[in-house]
Amino acid sequence: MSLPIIRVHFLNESRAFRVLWLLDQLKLDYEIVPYRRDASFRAPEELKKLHPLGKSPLLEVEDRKTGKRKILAESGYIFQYVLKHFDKAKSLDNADSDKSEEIQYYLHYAEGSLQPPLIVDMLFSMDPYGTLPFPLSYIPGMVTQKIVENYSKGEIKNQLDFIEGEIAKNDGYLVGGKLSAADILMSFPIDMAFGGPYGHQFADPKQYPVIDKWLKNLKTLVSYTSAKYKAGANGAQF
Ligand SMILES: N[C@@H](CCC(=O)N[C@@H](CS)C(=O)NCC(=O)O)C(=O)O
Repeated sequence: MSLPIIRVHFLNESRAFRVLWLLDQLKLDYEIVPYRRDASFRAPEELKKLHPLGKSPLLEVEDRKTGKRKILAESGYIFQYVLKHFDKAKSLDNADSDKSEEIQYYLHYAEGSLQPPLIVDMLFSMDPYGTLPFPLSYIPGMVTQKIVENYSKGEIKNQLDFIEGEIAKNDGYLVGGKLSAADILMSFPIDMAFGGPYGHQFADPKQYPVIDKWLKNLKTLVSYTSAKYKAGANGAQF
């Protein structure tokens, strides 16, 4: 049975990169439909024609015979779908059901718990009050600082301490001592925390040597390099 046509609706400088990486690691053929962020770093309106939230990644799956199409949103769900339908050999899943469930956990955890404090810090790092003249910028600036101090800073540490311990327990990977979809999905928020994609560092890699080594090791994969090349050819600069 032939596989469907797979299209990744890909926004530059975004988490959509890891979907390319996942598909490359599974050696699947796919097409990329590129979109460019606007001057405010938002996705263009066209994405809303495919899904009302207008975010990327979106994965389009088209049946070659019937032409029936599905549009999938949410990175964790996209990963889960790809594993279920296109990784029959379980090369990025795990034959052990407990381990497979742990992988599922990370597919939720990445967006549900790890990403939110990073997004808070990222938005504030964009200096949202920079256009306001002093002293108007002062009060909101203080509030921002309090949110970072009382919530995101400690929360990012809490999360990274947890991940450091998990990778140490699992021989250099998140689950079961071998590469899985969890590693590829989780690489994006970790890279973001360490200053990779957006250039703002929210945690010092030196304080997390196990995670740092894990990330560097992941980036040596051929699939990473090929996905990077494709992302670059479609407008991404990281
Ligand atoms: N939870 C969603 C988040 C999707 C998301 O926010 N994507 C960002 C790119 S990293 C986006 O499309 N941002 C543009 C915008 O919101 O205008 C997922 O995991 O796919």
